[in-house]
Amino acid sequence: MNKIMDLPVIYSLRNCPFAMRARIAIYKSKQPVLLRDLVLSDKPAEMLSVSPKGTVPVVVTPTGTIIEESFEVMLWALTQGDPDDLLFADDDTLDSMLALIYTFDSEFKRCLENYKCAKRYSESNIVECRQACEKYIVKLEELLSQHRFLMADRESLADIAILPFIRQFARVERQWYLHAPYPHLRIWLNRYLQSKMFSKVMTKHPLWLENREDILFCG
Ligand SMILES: N[C@@H](CCC(=O)N[C@@H](CS)C(=O)NCC(=O)O)C(=O)O
Repeated sequence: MNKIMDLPVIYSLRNCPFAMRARIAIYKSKQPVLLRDLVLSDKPAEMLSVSPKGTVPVVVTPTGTIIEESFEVMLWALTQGDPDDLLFADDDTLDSMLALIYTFDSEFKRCLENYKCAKRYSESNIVECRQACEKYIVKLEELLSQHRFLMADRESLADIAILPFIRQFARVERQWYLHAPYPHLRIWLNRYLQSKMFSKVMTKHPLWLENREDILFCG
């Protein structure tokens, strides 16, 4: 059993989709970590001293390795433990899984930012912005009409990497989304949002800077 002081630390922000997917992967890996919740307007000096770029999530391992990209945190966590085989270790699915994640991290994410912006500032091009996102959403709907999860009938890294961004997409124009022609996507997303895992990952904790008390977080 690890001594608590020897555990990796994660600097996190509850509602950030990047930090969310990092916490999901950590939950799935069953690797215990010490969670430090923050707000972007008040970043701990301890985090900035190891990761000056100032984005969350950041993981600091007991040996001092700094992991400051959410996707790398996910891979690190699942390398520590992957009881559900989210990496599809004995399969040749990994390349297509990584390609799908890359498309969402780069192209879809850009379209989603434009869509959120169009909604926030009531811009006249919201429908075009939404349609730009839908090019990618259609692809997910097609995959989810073939199997329960994105890559197969079981969950993979792709599901948990993409999930927080689809959650954001679904929240931009709620009424439109609820009636949009993506029933399989809605079932997939709802299953996650209603899961025990998601409640745990989204639990609200006091900010670490309030008293510098770490929260033990594990799946
Ligand atoms: N590529 C980074 C992006 C992380 C990111 O942009 N996180 C946002 C919060 S959702 C952030 O920390 N922004 C810093 C700031 O706005 O000061 C990753 O995948 O970890």
